[in-house]
Amino acid sequence: MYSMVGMSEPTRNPARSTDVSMLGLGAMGSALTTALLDAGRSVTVWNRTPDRTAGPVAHGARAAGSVREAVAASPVVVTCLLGYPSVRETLGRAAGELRGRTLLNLTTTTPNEARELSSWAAGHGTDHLDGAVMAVPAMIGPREGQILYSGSRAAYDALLPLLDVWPAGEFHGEDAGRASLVDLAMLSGMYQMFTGFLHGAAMVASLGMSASDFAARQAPFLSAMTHELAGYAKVVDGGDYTVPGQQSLDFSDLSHLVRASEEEGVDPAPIAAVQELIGRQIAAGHGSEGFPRIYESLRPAGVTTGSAEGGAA
Ligand code: FVH
Repeated sequence: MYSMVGMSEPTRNPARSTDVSMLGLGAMGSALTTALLDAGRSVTVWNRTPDRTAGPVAHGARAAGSVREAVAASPVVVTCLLGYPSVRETLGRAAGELRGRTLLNLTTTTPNEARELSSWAAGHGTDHLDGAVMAVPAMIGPREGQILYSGSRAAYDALLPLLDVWPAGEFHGEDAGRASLVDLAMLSGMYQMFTGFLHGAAMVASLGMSASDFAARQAPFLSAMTHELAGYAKVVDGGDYTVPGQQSLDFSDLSHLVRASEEEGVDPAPIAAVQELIGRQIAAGHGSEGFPRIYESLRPAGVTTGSAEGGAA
C-alpha cells in the first residue's frame, strides 16, 4: 500500500502501520471505513467520542488513542468530520506528524475553506486532496452516487486504487475549492427544489390534500420539467436571451402564485423570491426576453459562462 501512494513508511510506531487513518466515525466516516475494510485495506480509526470506534474495530480496524497516534499510523489521512473548524482543530493537534503524508478531506467545507486547508497542509509538508461526497452513507458500500475531488493531481492519481472502493470519483482540477463549489451548487438546486415542493404542499393543505398525495403528483411533473434544463443552459451559455421559442419574462409573471399562496395563509417567501428576480429583469427592460434571463441577476459580475472548460478535468 505504501508503494501505491508513492510514500515511505512512517518512521513512528511502524509496528502499528496501516494503509489509511480515518479521523471521524460519524455516519459517513463509518461507512467509508467499512468499505475500506471490506476491500482488504488496513485502517486506523480515531473519533472524538471513543465509543464509536467499537464497530469498526469489531470489523478489523485498529483504534488510535489520540489524533497524533492516528495520523502517525498511515501514509494517508482521511478527515470526515462535522465541518471545517473541526477539521482544523483536529489536525492542529497532529500538525507535527503530517509531513510527507497525504491528506484527503471528505468533510463538507466551503470552497475557500478547502483552499485554506490546502495552504495549511502545504505549510506542513502535506499533499492535500479535497473530496465532496455526493452520496448518503448507505450508498458508499454499493458504490452508488459520486465523489468529486479537487486539489493535488499527484495525490488523486496515487490514491486512485484506494478511492476505487468508494462511489465513482471525478477529478475537478488542482484548485482545491472546485469540488466543494460544484457540490454546493448542486445542493443549492436540490434544496430549492425540496423547498418548492414543501411550499406547494402547504398551499394545497387547506384542500385536505396530504403531502404524500401532493408528492405523487409533483414528482413526475418535476421529473418531466428537468428536460427543460438543457435548453435553459444552452441559452445561458449562448448569452442571447432573445432566442425565439422561449417563455418570456412578461409571460412568466408569478404574482398570481404569490397571491394564491397568501390567500391560503402560506408564507410566499420561496415563490416571491423567484418573482422578485423576474421583476428585476422586467424593470430593466428585458420583459420580452426568455425566463433564463434571471441568470443575469444571479451571476457574479465579470464572470461569463459558455466555456466547455468548466467541467471535470
Ligand atoms: N451523512 C450524509 O449523508 C452526508 C453526505 C454528504 C457529505 N456529508 C458530510 O460528511 C461529513 C460527515 O458527516 P457524517 O454524516 O458522518 O456526520 P455525523 O454523523 O454527524 O458525524 C460527525 C463526526 O464529526 C465528529 N466531530 C464533530 N465535531 C467535532 C470536533 N469539534 N472535533 C472532532 N470531531 C468532531 C463527530 O465526533 P463525535 O460527535 O462522535 O465525537 C463525528 O465523528 C460532514 O461534513 C457532512 O457534511 C455527509
